[in-house]
Parts: sequence; structure tokens; C-alpha cells
Amino acid sequence: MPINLNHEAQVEWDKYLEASSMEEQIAHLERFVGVVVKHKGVENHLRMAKQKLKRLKATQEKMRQAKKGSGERWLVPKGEDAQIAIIGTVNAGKSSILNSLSHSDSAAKVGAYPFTTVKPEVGSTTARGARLQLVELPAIVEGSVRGEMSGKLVLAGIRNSDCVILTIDLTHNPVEQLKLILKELSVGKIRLNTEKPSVIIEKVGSGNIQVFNSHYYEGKGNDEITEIMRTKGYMNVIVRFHGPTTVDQFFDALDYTISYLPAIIFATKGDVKGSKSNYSTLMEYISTNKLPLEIIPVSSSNNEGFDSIEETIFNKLNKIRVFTRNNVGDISERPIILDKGSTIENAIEVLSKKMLRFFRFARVWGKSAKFDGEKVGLDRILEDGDVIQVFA
Ligand SMILES: Nc1nc2c(ncn2[C@@H]2O[C@H](COP(=O)(O)OP(=O)(O)OP(=O)(O)O)[C@@H](O)[C@H]2O)c(=O)[nH]1
Ligand SMILES: [Mg+2]
Repeated sequence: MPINLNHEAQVEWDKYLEASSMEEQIAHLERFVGVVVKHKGVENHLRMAKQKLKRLKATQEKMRQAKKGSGERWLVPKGEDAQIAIIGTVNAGKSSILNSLSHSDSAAKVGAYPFTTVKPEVGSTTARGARLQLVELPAIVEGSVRGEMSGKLVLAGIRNSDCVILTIDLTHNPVEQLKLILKELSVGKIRLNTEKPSVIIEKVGSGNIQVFNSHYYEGKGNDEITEIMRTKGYMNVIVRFHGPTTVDQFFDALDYTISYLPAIIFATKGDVKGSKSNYSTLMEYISTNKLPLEIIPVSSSNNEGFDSIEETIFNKLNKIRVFTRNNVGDISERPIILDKGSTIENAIEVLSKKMLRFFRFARVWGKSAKFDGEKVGLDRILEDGDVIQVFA
């Protein structure tokens, strides 16, 4: 936290920390630099603020360029804490879900005719301070993976996201829709709710093919692994298993182009007659085939099923929200978003790398604290919703 700042500078700094968009962050940092009273005690802080400002402006410029460049326009630049792709077959109700989640009538055009959405449509929502960018992608069709109906761009859009909402229309053949989507995604090398294989493959300069912990491998052990690596053209490589690995998972691990994404099914149009029996059919299919997919029934028309849905989406992301507390006890509205398992050190890295060098201790409130305001060091693992105050 900044120390020895004059009041106006402190106000701008706090506003910067709580800003909800990059534009606001830039505006408050610019004002901060303009109003800060310079003295020895703030030199480091000011330098760090200027560097942050420079970085933010560079990112903003990149996003502007990406929007301009025609080929890139399809990939929506990540402007928020996480990007959620809304996908599904044609007319499934994707735009309606985008509008419901964005609390808007017009984030995307809804149409009773097919292919109303032909390019990505963007909306946003928040989950207790975390900003979720919602991107509806045009419909997935038979052959998306070969490029049908801009399919390659749709798949690239999915890979660019942090989580997928799979829209299934409950008014007709839900299982067929799900099968079609999963087939296109699977061929398109996108795995949903699937753990990355527990094997690490590391190319090395010499030493041939070395295999560690091959007892975890479901196949025939060292010789088979060495043979596979040889036929794949590897000469010097370390293969290290960290947990049970099937033959399929081993081949997946060798393919660096596979994307692993969390996903949820939104089974929509639940207000329509007959949707309940289609919902049961879909649930049965998922449980019989042991698909790792959770279904949330919704109706965009009746705005049903959307209560605390932002929390459900956020929980899929494997991220945590950490709030900061300033020296007068105010808590930031906007959290820092970190990967699950992050520590105080990781949080400070996001706030300011320089602060790490001057770190003395931190105080924590929330699930990871043994008591309110517990004094902790850099290695304390944080939990979702924690509040921290850093003393530097
Ligand atoms: N009854 C009912 N109709 C819905 C619901 N959601 C969407 N619809 C209708 O379904 C049709 C398609 O909705 P959209 O939201 O445009 O679907 P989409 O998946 O974005 O469609 P495309 O972009 O064309 O692929 C429209 O006529 C909507 O009014 C719902 O929850 N209940
Ligand atoms: Mg649409």
C-alpha cells in the first residue's frame, strides 16, 4: 500500500485500484502522477505507477490495433478478469442468454430465424467484483471444424476463452445438439472439464529418452513409452509422470495444441411445453455416459434460473478473488483475481512487483486467516474472498 502520499494522490491511487475498466485505470493513474507531491518517500511508488501506466497504455494500444486488423477482429481481446464463451447450435438461445447474463435487452440481437448472430457479440457481468466478459460465438454446425459457417473462427474464439457456456435448446433433440457440439470440439482439440494429463514432457540437450514414474502409466511401461517417443521423433527428452495416466492421455500430453477448458451446460427454453421431458433425457444421457458436465436449467424468456449464476460461473474458473484494504480500513470493491492456491506473494506481484522488495508483513481477513487481521508472511496461501493489507 502506498505510504506518505498526499491526500489527493491517495484518492486517485485508491480509485485506480478499484477501477473497473482499463480506461478508468489509465485515467486515475494519469491523475495520480499529476497530483502526487514528490519527496523521497514516494519515489519508488511513483516510478512503479509510471511503469504501470506505460504498460496499460501499451495494452490499450494493442487492443485498438487488434480491433482494427480485419483478420483479428474475430478474437475478442480479453478486457476483463475472465472471458466466457457462449456457444451452441443454431437458434439454441445463445443471444438470449448473453442478454440475460448482461442484464441487457440489446447486447446481442435475438431472432427466431437461424444464424442471427454471424460474428461474436460481447456483453459483461460481475461476480462479487470479478468482471466476466461474455462472448456469444456464432452457431456450431456439422463441419465447424472444417470451416463451415466460420467454424474455424468459432473454435479459435472458444480456445481464446477461460470458460465455456454450452447452450442446449430444450425444445428439441437436446442429446443430438450435445453430441454434435462435443464431436466438433473434440476434433477441434478442445477438451471440456478434463484435467490436463499428469505427465510432463521436457526436451533436453542430451541424455536420450528418460522416463520417470512409469508405474503411473496405464500402458505397457518404459519400453512402450520410449518406442512412442522415438516414433514421434523425440531424441533427448525427459518424460515424468505425476499421477495415473491412460494411453489416450499420454497422446494428448504430446499434443501442445489441445485446449483444456472448464464448461457448464445451460439447458434453455425451460418455459416451453415438453422441455421437462427433454431435460430428463439430457440428464440421463449425461449420467449414462459419465460426461463431466453439470447442467443448469434456465429460461431466458421468464428470466428463470439466473439467480447467483455469476457465482456458479466464477467457481468454474479455478480462480480466487482477493480484496485489498487500505490504511484507513476501506476495502476495495474490485478484487485482484488470482489462480487458486496463490499466496500473498502472488497477490503483491499483481499489485506492484516493487512492493515485494519492501515487504514487511501483511494482515489477512477471511477464510485463510486464523483470526481477523492475522499477521502473515509472503507464503500464506489465500482463499476466495480474503481481504489483505500489505505493510511495506
Ligand atoms: N420460449 C423461449 N424462447 C426462447 C428462449 N430463449 C430464446 N428463445 C427464442 O429462441 C429464438 C432464438 O433465440 P436466440 O437467442 O436468438 O438464439 P441464438 O442461439 O443466439 O441464435 P443464432 O444466433 O441465430 O444461432 C428466438 O426466437 C428467441 O425468442 C427461452 O428461454 N424461452
Ligand atoms: Mg445469436
